[in-house]
Amino acid sequence: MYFDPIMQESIKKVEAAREANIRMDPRRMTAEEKDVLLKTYHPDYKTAEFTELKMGPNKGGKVPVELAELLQGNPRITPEQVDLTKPDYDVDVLIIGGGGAGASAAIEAHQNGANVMIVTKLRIGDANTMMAEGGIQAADKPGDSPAQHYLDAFGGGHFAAQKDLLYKLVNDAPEAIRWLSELGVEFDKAPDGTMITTHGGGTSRKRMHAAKDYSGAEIMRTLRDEVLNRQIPVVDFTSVIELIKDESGCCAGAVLQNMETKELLVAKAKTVIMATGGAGRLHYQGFPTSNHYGATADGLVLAYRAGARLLYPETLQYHPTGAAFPAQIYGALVTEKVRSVGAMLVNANGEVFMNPLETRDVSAASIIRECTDRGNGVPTPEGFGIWLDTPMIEIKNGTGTIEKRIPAMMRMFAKHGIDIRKEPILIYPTLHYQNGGLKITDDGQTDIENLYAAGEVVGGIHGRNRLMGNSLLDIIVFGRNAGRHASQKAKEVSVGQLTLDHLNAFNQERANAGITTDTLSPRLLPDYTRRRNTL
Ligand code: MEZ
Repeated sequence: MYFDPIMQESIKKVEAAREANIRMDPRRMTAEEKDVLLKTYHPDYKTAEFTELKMGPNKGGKVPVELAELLQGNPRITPEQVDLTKPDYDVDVLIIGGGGAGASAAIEAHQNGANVMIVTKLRIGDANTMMAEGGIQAADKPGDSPAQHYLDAFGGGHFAAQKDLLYKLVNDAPEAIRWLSELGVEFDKAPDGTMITTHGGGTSRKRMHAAKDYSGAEIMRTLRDEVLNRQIPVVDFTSVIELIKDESGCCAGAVLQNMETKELLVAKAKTVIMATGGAGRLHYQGFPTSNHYGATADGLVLAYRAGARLLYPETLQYHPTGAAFPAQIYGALVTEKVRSVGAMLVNANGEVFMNPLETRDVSAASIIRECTDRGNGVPTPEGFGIWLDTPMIEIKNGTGTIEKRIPAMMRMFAKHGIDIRKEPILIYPTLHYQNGGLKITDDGQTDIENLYAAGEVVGGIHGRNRLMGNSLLDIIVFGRNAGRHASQKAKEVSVGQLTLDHLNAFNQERANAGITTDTLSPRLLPDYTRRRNTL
């Protein structure tokens, strides 16, 4: 890959400054500096990109314009189109979504004796879990504690996390690591068998457990194997397009649609677990995304329509280091672990402008400021980028570190002719995670009786910003938790008559609010149709 002449000139400055930069220990920003930075540069503060919901449980609350369009969009079916009297599936626990949270929930519900089924619009494992790279947090080493983990995450999330949920997350973390290890996850270990752990942005202790830089893929591989070994049924290439309730208003199943044939199917269930993941493929504010192809906010839409409240739907996470060049990998995740193992962020002039391990929202805002108002970004075909000086890693830690600790990064850039051991890489923030989502209680239940939720579709665990490695953790802790509670609850539920009446109520409320739109929701898959001829 040829860096263009401007990039090459800038690389020379980065190389010239490297030795001095390596010795730097850039100070952390003060709380006041962070506050001003976020309000001025973080995308969450761009008020024109948000709108007030005109209807539903969060009426009057702000959400991204793209999400409002879906939350208030047209259902894909009318109640008359579906025969609810002859369900195609009848199970104890229906799990919607085949990522890490859904798989963990399924394993735990199955362990508890439930008749459980997973439905997924793609295949099991096609999920953001698979794409998480840097690691999973757990305070399981001497000198660390769940209390310390709590303080880091609570502060990093701007003191907005639901305290009971965060308490559960950090306290159940060591057990989550044990469970994954016993299932077969190959975490990185020192020769004496202890886990190798590193820092992430905003952590006060090294508690990031990793499988090189494909931690999520290794976890998902293991969970998927366990689901398949247990012969838990997985209905794949089938989306959920509506939740079903019974006449007492409890969640009682879902309307499914085969993605290929468009055939409608009915799944009746005593309890349902929503584990549909995030929304990166909505490309809020035109950002590229690190997310999986299926991340289109379906769970938020389905549950909101059925009456579930959302918490913090206006807060999104832009991962500071998405690939900014070359175009083929624009927006792809460059794991935070690259900074954990020693790379620093350097501007076009070769200057270090921030501590590389500030929290994600602060780091993203700082990079945006550097590229916009300060004019210190490196021009790329898509916009601007900042250097992540990867050759520093081997200077600090020795030759071979990159291949050993972040081989996936090395491979991703090598495919495009960039050797990250010798050349820095260009990054820019990419849409990575939805901090907000469905409100749940600590047993995993949403506002709707018998509808549980787990994983990225949930809001409030992390507050208004999430630390690295707490998402792989939450899918395990809250996935298992939902599986346990939903299967227990299923033992005492008897489902009444199935109905889709809530759709009529939703349509009426839309009409009363004067909402008219052609948008069909849930979106199911991203829309990359080229609408203008730009050639
Ligand atoms: O928690 C994450 O989002 C994560 C592990 C991402 C990464 O940078 O690797």
